[in-house]
Amino acid sequence: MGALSEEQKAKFWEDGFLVIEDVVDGSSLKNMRNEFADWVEESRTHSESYGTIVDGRPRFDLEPGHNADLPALRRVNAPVEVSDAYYHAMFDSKMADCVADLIGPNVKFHHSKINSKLPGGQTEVKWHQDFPFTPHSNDDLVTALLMIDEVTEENGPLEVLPGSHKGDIHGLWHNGVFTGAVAEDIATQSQSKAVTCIGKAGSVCLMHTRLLHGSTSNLSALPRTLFICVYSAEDAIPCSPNPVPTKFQGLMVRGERTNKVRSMDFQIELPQLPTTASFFDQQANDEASHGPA
Ligand SMILES: O=C(O)CCC(=O)C(=O)O
Repeated sequence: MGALSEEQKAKFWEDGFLVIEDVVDGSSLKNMRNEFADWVEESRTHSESYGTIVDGRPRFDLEPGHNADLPALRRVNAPVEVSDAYYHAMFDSKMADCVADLIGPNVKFHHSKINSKLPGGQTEVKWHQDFPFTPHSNDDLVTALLMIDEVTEENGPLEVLPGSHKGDIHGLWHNGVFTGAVAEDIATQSQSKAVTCIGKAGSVCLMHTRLLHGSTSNLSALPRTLFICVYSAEDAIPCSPNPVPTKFQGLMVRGERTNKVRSMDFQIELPQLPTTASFFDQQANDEASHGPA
């Protein structure tokens, strides 16, 4: 039997997202939480983003205003390269089984990251779709957002626009600037009909790569840590370099390699690769792209 029921699969394809509880066991979750707590402790000793991923950019991304007393570690790039606990959640868990039920049987890994919103931090995510960041020959890609902490209405949950994966692919370039965010009118419309994805720790939100989504800052005293893994069908071939490159890109997670390419008919503006630790700096260009008010 698969990890998802027929009803759950149908709901995913209808809405573009699905929340499933208990995709990792309690001890794995504890290991991931402890590992992240250690990284936050270590971040207190740094004043700039640090560590390196395979292309030389920082692994640990600090929010502006971060300091030893109020650490604001907002992103860990490619945690699966430095943590067994995160690697196993990406590879061995029910989370990967669920993804295989949606876009399998042959599924490969693309990239991973942790997005963290510590209490007191300002991090927010502007509305966007993931596909224009990671265009492939077809759109059988799932972003799996695993809740390491409980996600509530107050701690900056993911917000999505149900059904938007069936609509247009929205540009992320505005006035010649790659902002990593959709145009203001699309964002406003999306926000007005947004649904929050909340759940207890150990739940995953499985999201179609074309679903419009964003999130606001953490207004609570509780952390919000999401482990985000992007998987694709094996016959979806990347059209641009990986924004979070990893030695594990292309690792077969389920099924087998066919060495085929499957394509769909679409046009897209290629993304700009980040030159700093993460896309948060690209999204900060959004204000600049609107020019003077
Ligand atoms: O951290 C979040 O709330 C959303 C993450 C996201 O949209 C992304 O990393 O593409």
